[in-house]
Amino acid sequence: MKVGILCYPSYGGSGVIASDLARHLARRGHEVHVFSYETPFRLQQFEANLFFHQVEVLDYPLFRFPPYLIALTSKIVDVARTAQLDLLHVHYAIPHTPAAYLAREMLARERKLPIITTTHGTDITLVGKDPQFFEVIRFSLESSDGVTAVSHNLAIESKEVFGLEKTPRVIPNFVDVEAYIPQQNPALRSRFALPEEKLLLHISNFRPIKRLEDVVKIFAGVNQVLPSRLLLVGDGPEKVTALQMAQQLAVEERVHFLGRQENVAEIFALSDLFLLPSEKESFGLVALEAMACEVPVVASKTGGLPEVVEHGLTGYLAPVGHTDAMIEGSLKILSNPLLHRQMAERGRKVALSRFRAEPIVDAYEQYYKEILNES
Ligand code: U5P
Repeated sequence: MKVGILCYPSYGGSGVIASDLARHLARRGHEVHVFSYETPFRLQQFEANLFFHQVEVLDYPLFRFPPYLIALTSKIVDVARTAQLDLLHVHYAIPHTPAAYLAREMLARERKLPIITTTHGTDITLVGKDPQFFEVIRFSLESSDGVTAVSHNLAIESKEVFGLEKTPRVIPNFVDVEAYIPQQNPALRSRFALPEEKLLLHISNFRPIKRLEDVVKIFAGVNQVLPSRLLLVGDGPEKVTALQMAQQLAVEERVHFLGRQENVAEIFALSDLFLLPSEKESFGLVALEAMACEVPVVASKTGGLPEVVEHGLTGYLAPVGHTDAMIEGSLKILSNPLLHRQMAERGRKVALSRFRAEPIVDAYEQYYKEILNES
């Protein structure tokens, strides 16, 4: 098949999954064309059968807001013609699905170009609900030939929010279980923590939805009982809030801001516990990555997280904002080596049995075939 993939290039679950899927499809012999405004960060290496098309927007003084939708649509139309694309797979509906829709309509007399939209979360639950976007997103989801969601929770929410006729097909996110592996690196670990200290980790885009303040509060609570260190990986608007909270709780010297990192697998493997107390997660790819590296997870019981983290088995879940319960769960895990080991091993087992790339890429391939046969 010749597949066009539209995605964001930045640090986030949707761009990571789109890039990993593109690579897997290319290795299976499909011709894959990725569209974005920059090379996605997980797609920097050469891969035969994989082509990147940079969408560049004309810089003209009249355009206070660069017309990305038009530039993306033109690029799709151009590549669809020259490469003879069979279908478009859109990751993150805004603004990719409207662009794909426009391209499909423009090419309607020449060729069929079915569209599959994969909703990833905030495109539906946060941004899509905004009255500014709502009607356009509803229309373009209804006009997609197929819609998938990364969790059951998101599938149901997408259907309900937009009153979709069909429930989206659930195809969960996946993890590279060969890259995300448990590993020992005492030399690197010793740069952040003493052997007797616990190492807690959080990785995200530091947006308000991630509740960085809760991350720091949980860490401070744990540190009162068990001397610990906190690694914060990523960057974003809440960095300052996290720093202020760390100062307020007098733990700033124990909190290490590592900034954005490309190879997080190594950092996961150093850690004893992963914290994800988000307001909302439609899947929580970072929680799955932690599990694959044998790191138990303490997270919010929200959105699709209970479909990834098994409460009491691979970590603990507590209602959003219940930092006391999250501290208690963290302490239970960190103070009981046997429980820690059991949860760590179970996490890896779950990643291997339910979230390996191969069967999930199979599910996408199968869905592509169904949609191509139907259209
Ligand atoms: N990520 C990085 N480096 C960072 C921040 C995030 O690689 O500095 C990756 C996570 O490892 C994960 C994705 O694959 O971005 C975020 O997924 P999610 O939490 O949005 O689901």
